[in-house]
Amino acid sequence: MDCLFCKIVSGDIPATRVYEDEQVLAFPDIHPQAPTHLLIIPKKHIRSHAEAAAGDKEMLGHLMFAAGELAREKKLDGGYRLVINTGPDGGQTVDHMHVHLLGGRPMHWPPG
Ligand code: IU
Repeated sequence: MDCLFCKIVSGDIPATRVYEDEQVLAFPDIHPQAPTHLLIIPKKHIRSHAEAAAGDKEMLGHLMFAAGELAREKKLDGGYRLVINTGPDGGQTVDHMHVHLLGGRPMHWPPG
């Protein structure tokens, strides 16, 4: 499958693996938008959040929990933002579902 993030999961494309278990992988975003900017992805290829199925519920919770563990590890004590861009209107550019963990600076609202 021609998927960039699947190639990172398989190791065909290198990335700094900041967290990994049997279901999820986290690595730094190549174009960081905050002092901490990690991507947390399911190892299983799911095109977007919109395509997650009932059978993915446990994995979805796992992704969220891993994001919280990483935020604690990175000492984002002032807060952080989790983002799941979904589909063209959501600004998704890589078609493998991912959670952005952004922190280390104040965030603004509304997003662009
Ligand atoms: P988005 O939510 O689909 O727009 O996020 C995709 C992210 O993947 C974006 O922040 C990119 O900087 C990031 N990224 C990456 O980390 N490594 C890559 O090789 C490519 C994109 I292409």
